[in-house]
Amino acid sequence: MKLFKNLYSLQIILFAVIFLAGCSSKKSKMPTGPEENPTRTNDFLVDTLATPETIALFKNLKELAKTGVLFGHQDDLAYGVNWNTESGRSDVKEVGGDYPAVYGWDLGDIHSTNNLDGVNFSFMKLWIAEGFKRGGIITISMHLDNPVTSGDAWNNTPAVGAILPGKSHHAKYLKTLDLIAQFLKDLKIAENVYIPVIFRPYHEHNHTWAWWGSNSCSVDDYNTLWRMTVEYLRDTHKIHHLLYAISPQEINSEAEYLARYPGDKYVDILGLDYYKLYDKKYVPELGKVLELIVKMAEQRGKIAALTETGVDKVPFANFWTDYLLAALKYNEESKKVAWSLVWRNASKQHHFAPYPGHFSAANFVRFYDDPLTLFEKDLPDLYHE
Ligand code: BMA
Repeated sequence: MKLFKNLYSLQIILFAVIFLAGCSSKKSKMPTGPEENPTRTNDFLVDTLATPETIALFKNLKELAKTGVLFGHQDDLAYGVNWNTESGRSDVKEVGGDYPAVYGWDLGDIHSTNNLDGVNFSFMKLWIAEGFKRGGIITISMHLDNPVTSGDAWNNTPAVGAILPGKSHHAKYLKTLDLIAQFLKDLKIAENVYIPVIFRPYHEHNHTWAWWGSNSCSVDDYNTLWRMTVEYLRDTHKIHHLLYAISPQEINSEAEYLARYPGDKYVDILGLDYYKLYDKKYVPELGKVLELIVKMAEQRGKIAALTETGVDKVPFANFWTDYLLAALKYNEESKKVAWSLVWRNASKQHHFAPYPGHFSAANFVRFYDDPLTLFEKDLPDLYHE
């Protein structure tokens, strides 16, 4: 196993060198893409110049959401319980028999070699390409450090007011966004072909833990930060392979959802993060909120998704069918969320998906077998219309 692991590391480094060399040789050129063909526009996405693959992803996902709910997992290909960086591995696959349909990644600590959870950024690009080539969907969040104090994302000293245009830390923050932009531009599989990404910045913003949270910035400042980020990536960096997802946590009404919201022109996907499934009594609550966001998305021509969920250590043997699936199946509307993603499998003490031998594994197979849930093999070609 050790030899295998070393060979794999060598293989992945070689891939990385080739892949990154390909990316940097293009760096001197101006970004290519739809801006060279302004006749190709759409009128329903945040980015009117979105690439054909990005438009196809949105349309296909919207259609697929009518009948299925894709399963997603954070950092799925990078590590799992008792393994790290081993070719082809995935706790979800090893329990359920298939890879997830949605792969979550995070760009926190983008200034470093590894992200905040120890995932090497060069490898992350390769795993993103691997998941995409198998037909999966990529979604990226970012637990960025506090731009004023340089503390972590959970350092909620007010900072948003200082990074907006004209403010003291604006230029410094744009440098961080430049790193984000470069990472996204590197997700390129051929000339002019970028891997579409569901980009989910500044999440759980109605809660208070983060520097972009509700105790640390005004509504106006949050919305301005969001719009500034979209405009910087889309208009200044000319990145056209993003769908933008917003994701408040555990809201209960439309008014609450829209209390901090940059506007329909800046959002493609109405997400929800929900971590109260530690008690079955919250299954109907989640079902109702899913119904709410599905209806809100339908009214706006957008997509609804359960962008983060799960319970740490999956403490119930029947969690997958009797908690998560029960909430997804609460009614005909709740079933129409596009995906549900569970957080990372760091260790036996911190994991949100099962791993081989976990006591919820058999139940996860039942969840996998349910016609509503979609894993990678169930996916149609999402990237062509
Ligand atoms: C949290 C935990 C942390 C992690 C963070 C970002 O929920 O999993 O350990 O650093 O997410 O992934």
